[in-house]
Amino acid sequence: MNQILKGIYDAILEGERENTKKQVQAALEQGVEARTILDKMIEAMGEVGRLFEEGEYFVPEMLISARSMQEGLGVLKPHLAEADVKAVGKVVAGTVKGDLHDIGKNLVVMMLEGGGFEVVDLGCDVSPEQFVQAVKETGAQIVAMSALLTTTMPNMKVTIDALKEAGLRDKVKVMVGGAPLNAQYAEQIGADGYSPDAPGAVRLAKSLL
Ligand code: B1M
Repeated sequence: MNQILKGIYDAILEGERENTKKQVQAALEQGVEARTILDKMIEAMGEVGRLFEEGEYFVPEMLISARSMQEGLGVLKPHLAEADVKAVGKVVAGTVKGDLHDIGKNLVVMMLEGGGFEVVDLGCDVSPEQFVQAVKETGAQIVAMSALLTTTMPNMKVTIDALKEAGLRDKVKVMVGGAPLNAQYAEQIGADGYSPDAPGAVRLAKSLL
């Protein structure tokens, strides 16, 4: 098992999309738990970040690693679903304005869907106006925002303020997450909840309803 997980880790680091897909598929066929594979993939992205910080990787390397991760996630997705849960609510999700990081958000979306939520995924670089419009159109009970950059985190508060201005703040719960955030920041900007990871986001969403 260690061998195959190492193969997935290396394929992501090297940005080998096809190989990542193949290795994830092989791991599943060998009976490796989807969550174990996911943890290894997240670990690989952490290493990509470290290499970027140290100046060994540049944006193109980060990008091809991210694409490999996305390919692997596509294979993993059906296996991450929880089997025993009913539709529990509607969520509008997105990465905030100015932020193009969507792997973490995609994971949260997958896990929420797996947890029985209907998710309207707005993608990345989502403006406050787009969040507001989506809540109006879908009647979602939860807004889920992700941010990976310290420079884009403030757009979460801008979005919360836009929801207030549109008279929607009392009608939706707001949950936030992303590597630079913590619970204290979430409270400070007036969010209803924060989760450090995707499985926690599902528990949080359920508790908010
Ligand atoms: Co960028 N990047 N990046 N990047 N990138 C980081 C975030 C960085 C920490 C790298 C570094 O310096 N070590 C750094 C940010 C520094 C900072 O803000 N202080 C950084 C930078 C600087 C940049 C650029 C500015 C680089 C440049 O152009 N000079 C640029 C910005 C572009 C933009 O957004 N406008 C940029 C670009 C990119 C790529 C496009 C190349 C690519 C993204 C591709 C994509 O997402 N499609 C990329 C990548 C891949 C990364 C790293 C390496 C990996 C991010 C990732 O996907 N992690 C990242 C370094 C790192 O994080 N170690 C880095 C895996 C993912 C599963 O984790 O997203 O944290 P994460 O999600 C977690 C939790 O946070 C949580 O659940 C997930 C797992 O369970 N979570 C939630 C996330 N959202 C949640 C929402 C919730 C609940 C939980 O509720 C709603």
